[in-house]
Amino acid sequence: MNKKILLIGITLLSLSITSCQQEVEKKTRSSETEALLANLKEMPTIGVMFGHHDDPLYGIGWEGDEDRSDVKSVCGDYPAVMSYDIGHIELGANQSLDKIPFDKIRKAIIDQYNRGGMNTISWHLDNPKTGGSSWDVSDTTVVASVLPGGDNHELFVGWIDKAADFMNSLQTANGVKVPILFRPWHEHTGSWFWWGEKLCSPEQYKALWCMTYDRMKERGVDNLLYAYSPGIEPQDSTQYLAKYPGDDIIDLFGFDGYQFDRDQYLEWMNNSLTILEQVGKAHSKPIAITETGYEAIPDSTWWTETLLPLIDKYPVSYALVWRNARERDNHYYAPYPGQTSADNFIEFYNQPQTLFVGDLNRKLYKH
Ligand code: BMA
Repeated sequence: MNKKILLIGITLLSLSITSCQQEVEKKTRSSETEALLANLKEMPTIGVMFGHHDDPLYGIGWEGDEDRSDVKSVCGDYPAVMSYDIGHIELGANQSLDKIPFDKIRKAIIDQYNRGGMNTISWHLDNPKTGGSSWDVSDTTVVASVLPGGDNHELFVGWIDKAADFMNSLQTANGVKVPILFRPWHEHTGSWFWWGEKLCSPEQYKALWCMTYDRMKERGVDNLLYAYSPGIEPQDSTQYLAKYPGDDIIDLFGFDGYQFDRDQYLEWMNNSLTILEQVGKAHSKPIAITETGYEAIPDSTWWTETLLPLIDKYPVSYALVWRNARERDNHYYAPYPGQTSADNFIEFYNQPQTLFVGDLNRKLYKH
């Protein structure tokens, strides 16, 4: 066999190993979604977008007030990135696991698109085998059971379809489908979700991604970018990529990491961001801090003294803090008026490189 034929053979073989079943042809994505990806890649040359989970839906001491946001109440502008969770969409429920009606999430997503901002979605879906929550790790065969040939496969495909229907329903009055950075199967390097580190093999985890990706595509979903988002556990790029589903599927590299002890946080963040910078460059993909924060922000200078130096040092497209829960005491990650770190957050907002929705000039979906 000549060398050329051998090479083609090897290439085809590796394609069939690393790609999803139907994923040999090119990706199908709407032009707005393509533009978002291109702009995410270029973002670090302009600045870093600030993000907040569930930002306009509720905050400290309020819920559902029109146009309200704790971030906006403090600094005058909405976050550039808003994040939502569609846990319980799989059950056909009207409201999410955090008790927000899906109609309200849809409206908030469309509003954020209309003001020129970005949306990302995570999915704390229930455990399809035990009927428990995402955090039910009592059974280590759940992922296996939803893969093709598994007992829960059919049920689970139906769950993905419900998520796909929601993604397809995110349309503006003019019928434009809102681009979304979808971030399922997150924090898989820890073992607190049923898809976590000790709960499935690398092959099973990758197959879960492939199945999700293929089914979304089959259902005509063309408005998604996909984020790979482990926790702070990986110590180097090999560990970070140990369960990576491949460049065909993933569009952005991220990670989730929170502050408990400041020195420990800085070490985790610097380590993870160094890895992200390496893999981002090697795979030509944007990178982001997909979840972070310091619960109840007891440090009055946290924004400019802890978070800002980190995001200045690495080429991240965005950094997102988690939600300001209205139903759990002290479970908040963004300031509200009068909060200890509110003045410092205004300083953070005033830095030229921190981007809020007004700074994006409605250019995110054009390229
Ligand atoms: C977690 C907590 C939970 C919440 C979940 C999904 O980190 O905030 O209270 O249900 O995220 O939003």
